[in-house]
Amino acid sequence: PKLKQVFTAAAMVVAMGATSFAHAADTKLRMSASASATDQRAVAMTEVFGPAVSDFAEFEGHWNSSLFKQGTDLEAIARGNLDMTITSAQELAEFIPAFSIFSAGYVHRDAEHQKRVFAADFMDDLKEEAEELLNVKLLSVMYLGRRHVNLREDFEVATPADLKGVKLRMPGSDAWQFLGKALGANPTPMAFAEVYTALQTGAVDGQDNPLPTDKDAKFYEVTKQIVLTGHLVDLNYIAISKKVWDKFTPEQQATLQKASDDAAESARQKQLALEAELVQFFKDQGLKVYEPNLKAFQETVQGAYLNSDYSEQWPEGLLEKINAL
Ligand code: KDO
Repeated sequence: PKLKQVFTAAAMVVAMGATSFAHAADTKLRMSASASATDQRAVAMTEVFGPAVSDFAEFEGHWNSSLFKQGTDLEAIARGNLDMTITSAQELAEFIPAFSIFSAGYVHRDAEHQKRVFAADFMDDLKEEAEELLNVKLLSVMYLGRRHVNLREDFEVATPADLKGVKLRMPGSDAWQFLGKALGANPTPMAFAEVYTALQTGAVDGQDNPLPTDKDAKFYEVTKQIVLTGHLVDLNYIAISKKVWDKFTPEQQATLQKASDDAAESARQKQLALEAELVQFFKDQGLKVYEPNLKAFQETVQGAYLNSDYSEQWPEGLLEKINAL
């Protein structure tokens, strides 16, 4: 009978454990993203989003692509293996080509323009497609910043022609490679986590990212110049599994939405402030930081998109609507 008791107790513990785990698992929101823990987007998710939803959900952030490799988070959500991520238009474009419009150089003008675009009616179809095709609900737009070309060698870059033959690391998807080519460089795909070493060893000649990222990832330690091309006012989206979202009550959904918007706003303000102060920081580190011939970059890059298959995949009139906002 003792043995029976032990077994019964063990079974009860297992059962209780199972219930409480099941409960915790229901309400745990696991986010995986390629952002580092000190990146303002991660900071905002941890400090703003997490506490705002803590009454009914436990936010758990996994940074530096520690759960899923960069570029595979959307599939993880689609398969039901992940609850949340910080995704990009370039990643979405792999499944929904129309998103490539936001990967095109010199389309978004600034952080506020991104917000207006994300809230516009014409985004509804795109958001719906992400939900239906990928089980991904886009909650808010996050501002990553203006991407600039950052190089190991110190030579003058005035126009795209000066980037000829430059092996420029771009993130690993077709939309990014196209942008690298449009800039006049020789793009090479690589995950973010490998970029520092690649710059250090000379496996690549340069990379492109916003100034706050260059600082956070310490790229200034292994490069000599930043050319302020501003070729992409880059964004990310806070994304949640639609299936997970549907399990919450309408009140909880409203709280989640507000928490996401507040986190995005907090990160946006911090990124903007950093962008404004970092030019001096990099100069102090001994880097050259200067503006190239922006007109030449803009015309070349825009021309490359308009003469490509990309623009053919963009819904009719969408570019005009974005420009008009
Ligand atoms: C990058 O790989 O260069 C990039 O900037 C692309 C963005 O979409 C974003 O994923 C970001 O990396 C990571 O979050 C690292 O900051």
